[in-house]
Amino acid sequence: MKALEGVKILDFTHVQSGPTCTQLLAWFGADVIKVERPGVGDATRKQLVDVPGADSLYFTMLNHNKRSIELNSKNETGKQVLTRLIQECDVLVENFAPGALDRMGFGWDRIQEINPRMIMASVKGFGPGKYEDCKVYENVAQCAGGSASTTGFLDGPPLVTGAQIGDSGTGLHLALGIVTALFQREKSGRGQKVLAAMQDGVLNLSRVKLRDQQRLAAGPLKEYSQFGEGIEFGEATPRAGNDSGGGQPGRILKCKGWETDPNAYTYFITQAAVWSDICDIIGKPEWKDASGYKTPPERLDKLNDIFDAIEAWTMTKTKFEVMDICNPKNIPVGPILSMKEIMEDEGLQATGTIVKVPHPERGEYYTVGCPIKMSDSPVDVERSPLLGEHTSEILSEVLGYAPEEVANIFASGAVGELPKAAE
Ligand code: CAO
Repeated sequence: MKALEGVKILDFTHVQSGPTCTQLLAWFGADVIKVERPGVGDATRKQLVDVPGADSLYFTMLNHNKRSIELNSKNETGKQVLTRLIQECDVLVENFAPGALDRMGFGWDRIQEINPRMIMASVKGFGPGKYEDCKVYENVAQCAGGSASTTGFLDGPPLVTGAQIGDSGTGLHLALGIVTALFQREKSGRGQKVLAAMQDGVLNLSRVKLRDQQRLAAGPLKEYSQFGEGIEFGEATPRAGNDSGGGQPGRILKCKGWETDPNAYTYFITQAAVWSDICDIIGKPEWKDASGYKTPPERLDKLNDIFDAIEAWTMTKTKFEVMDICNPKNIPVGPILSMKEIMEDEGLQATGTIVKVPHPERGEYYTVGCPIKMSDSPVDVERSPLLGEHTSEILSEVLGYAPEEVANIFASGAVGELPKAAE
């Protein structure tokens, strides 16, 4: 048995933020019914295509373990089918542009009328306020949520990060909101609206930077490299390069092979507790007790020299050798792993974090499996559905339409062509 077995999700999501959320719910055992525009489907099916004619990795990697129904929610018969789906399902998840559901005739009031137990969960770019009507994509959210202004080097422009904290991060927040609302419904018997705004999600993940904003009132932020370099702080939390966020100084340092391998680097933290071991390893035993070096505050204005000395040592080792030497001494280091190294990592494959999935159109591909492991609710990653693959079975098995009704629904044009055969 899976944790969310019996929960039916009406999945109106597209692109990345919403699909991340419903994919997690599917992995936890919910029956996720993805509603897609007939003949078109989720726009990502045909974005960044690598195998002509097949669903893209963008789509397949965000829509595992779901069923797909083609349904035109603006067609009269389509609206009737959608009404039946709202009656049957527990949760409706959507990430349309603001107002799209109302324009379809399925705003919150109407949904409650149809099914008072329905939980309606939405991702929007911004919460209520002056930007609420804006369309938002990943990088807009990273910029509006405080991540971009605090990422990058002090002397460079704001930077966006490769981690999709706006899209996938908000999908994660929404998934938590949904299971919490399901839990509350056990007692209240009622559904509710759940909103995760991308700006809010990014800000939540940038929480420590708002902490630093307020600490500025009490003086310069000593753990930022610019303090030791004597550079004045401005009014807002600055960009901190690769400094570690906590009080233990850290940097990204070159390792053996850096001249040709863009990922031959390690993260190295000069944690106070292991300072003597660091000094021994890098061949600077005299720094252990020297005045100006002995305690963390004394070292702050010498961090560039100290990291130069550590880097002179790391450059003689591969990033994995650095790990092998430092780990036994409890010195916190981490190799900069490329996506190629991660994809081929046997340990990640053994835990199901990296999974190989067969697909009838594109053959086998790698994906990221469920990042949350539950001992009593194991996850089997199954391929994403072809467009409309489950239209007939959802109409008959989930909604209980008789064969002639199913035929009439197809004839009305509300659910596209007769579904393709699945493998
Ligand atoms: N049947 C009929 N119509 C459908 C349909 C269906 N099954 N599914 C979608 N549509 C219609 C919508 O109703 C909408 O029509 P209207 O404009 O007439 O209301 C239209 O398709 C387009 O939907 P959209 O506006 O959501 O899509 P878009 O490509 O124009 O915008 C995006 C995309 C992501 C910018 C926008 O959806 C958005 O801002 N979403 C909220 C924030 C978000 O999730 N951003 C993250 C995107 S990456 O994860």
